Amino acid sequence: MRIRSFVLGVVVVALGGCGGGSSATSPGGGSGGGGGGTTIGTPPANTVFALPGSQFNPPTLNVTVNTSVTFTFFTTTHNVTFDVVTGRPADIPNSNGTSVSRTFATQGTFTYSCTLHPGMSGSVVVGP
Ligand SMILES: [Cu+2]
Repeated sequence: MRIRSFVLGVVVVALGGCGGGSSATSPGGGSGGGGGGTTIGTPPANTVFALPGSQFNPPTLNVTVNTSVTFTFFTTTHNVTFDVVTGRPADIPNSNGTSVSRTFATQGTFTYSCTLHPGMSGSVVVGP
């Protein structure tokens, strides 16, 4: 039996210059990925969260007339499109990473949905 030692004398010359892939300094955020593991707390008063999981939280919000309601959008794009009833506020176009407020100046129940995600809907019930 002949044992042949085959030594690969390959010398890898590391290109030291650029330090390839300089570790990007990510600004802390890094909340990408869409893993769904993002921890989003409980909405403050008079606030509706448009969640990445295609739900509005709370699904029903009760307010008094002339209350300003804030819709908060996270990394996932949603919109708030109100059913056509008298006194509804203006729709909120596709948004993410922002908060948009709407004042409800008319009593009634205002149902809305996100047209991007079937079944994603909620309502604001405006009482006296
Ligand atoms: Cu949506």
